[in-house]
Formats: sequence, C-alpha cells, structure tokens
Amino acid sequence: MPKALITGITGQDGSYLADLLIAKGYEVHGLKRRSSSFNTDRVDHLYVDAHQAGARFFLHYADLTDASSLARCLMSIQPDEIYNLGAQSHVKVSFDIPEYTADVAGLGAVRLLEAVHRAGLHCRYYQASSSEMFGSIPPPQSETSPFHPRSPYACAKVFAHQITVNYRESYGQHASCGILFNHESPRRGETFVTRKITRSVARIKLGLEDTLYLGNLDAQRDWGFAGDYVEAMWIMLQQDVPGDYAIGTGESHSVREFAVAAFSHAGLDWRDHVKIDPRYYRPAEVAALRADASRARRELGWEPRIDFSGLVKMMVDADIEALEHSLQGGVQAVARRSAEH
Ligand code: NAP
Ligand code: F7E
Repeated sequence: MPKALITGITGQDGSYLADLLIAKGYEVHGLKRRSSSFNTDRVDHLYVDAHQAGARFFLHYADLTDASSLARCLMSIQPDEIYNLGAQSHVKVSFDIPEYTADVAGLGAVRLLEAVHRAGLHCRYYQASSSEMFGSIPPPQSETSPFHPRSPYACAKVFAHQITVNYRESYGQHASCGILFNHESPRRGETFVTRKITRSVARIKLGLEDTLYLGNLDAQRDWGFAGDYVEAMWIMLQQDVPGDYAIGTGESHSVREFAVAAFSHAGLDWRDHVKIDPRYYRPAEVAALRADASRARRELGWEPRIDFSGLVKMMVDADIEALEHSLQGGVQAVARRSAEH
C-alpha cells in the first residue's frame, strides 16, 4: 500500500487530495498544526480511530516552521510521496505578516526537502507553486514564463519553487512543482474573494445581510475547481521524470464577472448589494492571470472538468444549502469573519 504525507492537509487542497488518495488505496498521513480551536473540519469525514484494523488516515502534530517536527514525521512515516501544500496562503495577509509568510511558505519547503535529503529517503515530492509568482507578467503564463512576484507570499513561493528545482538538479530528487492558478470550491477559505462572494450571496438571499464590501473588481483570475487540480498533483508524481507544470483552465474572468454570475444564480442583482471598500485593495496588485496549461494537457493528459459557470453555481448552491441547514438547526452564529480581509 503506497504511503503519502500531506502538509496542509486541513486546508482546501489537502482535504481534496486526501479524499483522492484514500480512494486510490493509499495510506494517508497529514501534518496538522496545533490550534486552540478545532482545525480539522475539512477532513473530519476521513477520520477513523487509529486503533481500528485497516485504518488508513492518520494526523500528526508538526509545523513547517519546526524542522525537527518534520524530520521526526518523515522518519516515522517513511512516505513514498510527499505533497507540500502547507502555507500562509492569503496574499493580502502576507503584507501584514511578511516574515511569517516567508518562513512557512518559503523556508518550509527547504526544511522539508533537506529533511528528505538527510534521511536518504527515495520518495517523490510535490511543491505547491503558484501563479502569483508571475505577478506582473502579462497572460497567458506557462512554466517558461518569467517570474515577477508582487507580494511577500509570491516572493516566498518563488523561493520554494526555485529551491525545489535546485534539490532536483543537485541531488536527483524526484521533485515536481505544480504552478497552480486559482482554484476554488465549497471548501475554499472564507476570506478568498470567490468564497467571500458566495457566502455573502447566501446570507443576502436568506435575509441575513444586505451589503457585500469588496476591493478591486477589475482583477482577472483563471478560476478552476480544486477537486480537478489535486488530480494534476497526483499525476505529476506518477511520471517517470519529474518536472514543472502550469495548471489552469485557460480562461480568465474579472472579480466583477464572478460577482455578477454568483448574484444572478441566486436571482439577485449584484448592483443592489456590492459596495467598494478600499481597505481590501492591496499595496501591489496582480492584474491578470490566465494559464497556458498546454504542457500539462500534452504530457500529463490533464484537463479540468468544471468550467467557470459550473464552479460559481456549485459554490453558491453549497453556501445556500449550508446556511439553510444551520438556520434550520437554530444556529445563527455565522460570524462575518470574511469582513476582516
Ligand atoms: P489553505 O486552504 O489556506 O490551506 C493551507 C494549509 O496550510 C492549511 O492546512 C494550514 O493549516 C496549513 N498551514 C498554515 N501554516 C502552517 C504551518 N506553519 N505549518 C504547517 N501547516 C501550515 O490553502 P489551499 O488553497 O488549500 O492551497 C494549498 C497550497 O497551494 C498552499 O501552499 C497555497 O499557497 C498553494 N496554492 C493555492 C492556490 C489556490 O488557488 N488555492 C493556487 C496556487 C497555489 P490550518 O488549517 O491550521 O490553517
Ligand atoms: O483574490 C481581488 C484581489 O484573495 C483574488 C490564493 O489561493 O490564488 C489566491 O490568491 C482577487 C485579487 O486570491 C476582494 O485584490 C477584490 O485581485 O481570492 P483572492 P489571490 O490573491 O488571487 C493564488 C493563485 C494563490 O496562490 C493564493 O494562495 O480578488 N479582490 N475584492 C478581493 N480579494 C479578497 N480576498 N477580498 C476582497 O474583498
């Protein structure tokens, strides 16, 4: 039975990847960090008592800022595949906590790669690189496009990407980078713009609020479905030869278009509800991202299944259903935490 280790398993992508690997028959180990509140909501459905015979899902306390915890987990698990998905992944927040963001998203990768190297493990490694690394380079962007990062987050990701390539070239590690464009889902963090919009649409539709405050509506992103993108991660590690691949739909839309589509799917007019609050602007913005994923299509046979309108509908429907469910249960404490970012 192949063994996988996932950092960031409690996040959006980690949870979809864990679903995929469990379905493929893997033993899945995830690193979770210590939190004063529960942070395993997205993977609780996979939980099985470790004492039960046949348990294949295990969580371990560790942190990407703590090299010894990573080395300890690697030695005890001895994984065949490592997926490094852990990060402080919010671009706007990275301007507020730049050093921590660089520590987790940048140095975290070299801590893990070095621990693999020192332990002499012959496992395959996936690095979660990001289209944010392209920054101000005009679309379409591919693996061969130059990088011009526009945030502390993107700078950290460029370091993690380059150090992964460096370990591959220096030590022959089977290490691949997926340069993923934005991907979303009903499990998307509540403060990213798509989920912020679809949660607010649900609250407006059900009469709990009236106004949604957003920042730059003109930014364009290539939005796909996270469930499709974790398949690309797995396929990369099944290749004989490691490499770097841009993963995206090849289609981009503005934040405004996303809002129009989301409100209209719920039978609402976005102009009645959306207002601009400049506090959501960023010190430096990435204007437009659109993937050229032709290498992934050609060499990995990867194609996205869900398109833009399917994604918007899936997210709006899921948020309306979740809110109706919680209201029916009498739980009205749906804090407006997304207003913070
Ligand atoms: P996410 O939902 O924000 O999940 C991030 C994960 O990293 C969470 O499990 C989080 O734990 C964990 N984490 C944060 N700080 C950590 C630390 N110090 N040590 C160990 N783990 C830590 O992100 P995502 O959307 O799933 O993205 C997965 C990866 O792909 C990230 O590296 C992200 O930067 C990258 N990426 C994402 C996209 C996208 O559009 N989603 C595109 C390109 C690249 P908690 O649950 O405890 O917070
Ligand atoms: O912003 C604009 C904002 O925070 C998208 C991460 O997963 O994808 C993600 O980074 C756009 C930006 O994602 C609001 O200015 C307008 O132009 O949803 P986002 P992101 O910054 O693209 C990349 C690929 C990653 O790697 C990252 O980890 O939307 N925008 N108004 C807003 N954004 C937010 N969050 N909130 C607003 O109110």
